[in-house]
Amino acid sequence: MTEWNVASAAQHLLDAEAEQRDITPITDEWAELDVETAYRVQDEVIRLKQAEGHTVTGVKLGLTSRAKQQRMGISSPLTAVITDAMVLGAGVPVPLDELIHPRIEPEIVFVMGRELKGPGVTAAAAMAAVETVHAGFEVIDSRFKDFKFTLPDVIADNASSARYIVSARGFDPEGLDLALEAVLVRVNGSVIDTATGAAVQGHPGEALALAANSLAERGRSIPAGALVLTGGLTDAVFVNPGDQISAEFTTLGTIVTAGS
Ligand code: 0L1
Ligand code: MG
Repeated sequence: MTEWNVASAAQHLLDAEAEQRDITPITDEWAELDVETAYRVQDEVIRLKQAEGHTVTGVKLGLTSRAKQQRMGISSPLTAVITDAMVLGAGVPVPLDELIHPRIEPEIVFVMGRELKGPGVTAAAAMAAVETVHAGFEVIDSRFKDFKFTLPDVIADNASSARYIVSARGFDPEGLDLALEAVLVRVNGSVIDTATGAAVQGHPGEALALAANSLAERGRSIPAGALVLTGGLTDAVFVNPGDQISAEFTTLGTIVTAGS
């Protein structure tokens, strides 16, 4: 029987990831795991990844759209940490043999031009700190069986982070209407979902402000140069072997990937 604490929960999650093995929710056995403690578990997961040589590249938001919140039955957005080991380069397929049950979702991604520090950050102030805006895909791979978890479980699991793709071309945020930026997701040529940037908290800048303000509660900021994945615009779709998946954005361009 596991003696649950921050260290054992973090190691349990890392073992599941390394062994591509799904696990039952930690809260099934550690009912006292609350949101605050779950962020400490997330911190420990990232600390152990850094000890293995991974470098933090930025921040992600999870559960920022109603589509995702409704599917997961959780109405609160959360933040997590992304690293260089999660990057999928252009043309590199989603490595199904390294993952448990990956799903993919289109996202609007920011590269920060300067540090953003809460509390009290507004969407306008957040957008003023953005250097470039990119099209992105996030591959999520919950370590929990059937993607079933509570809010503390998914926070501890670094918001199901697994891989991400960011388009090389970035756009100046001035002149973009990100609430109206549309995306069309195709799997094997068929359109399976569409959304606009408004799906993410009304505007991706609101999601960025939310990230800055919630990180400030833990004494953190978003540094210059960081990437920010603002959250899935549509629900996430499972990636199957041989699938060809694309996200076509109206202004930000098209990203194409495949299931390996
Ligand atoms: O990026 C996300 O929205 C993932 C948050 C965790 C929920 C999930 O695994 O779908
Ligand atoms: Mg996401």
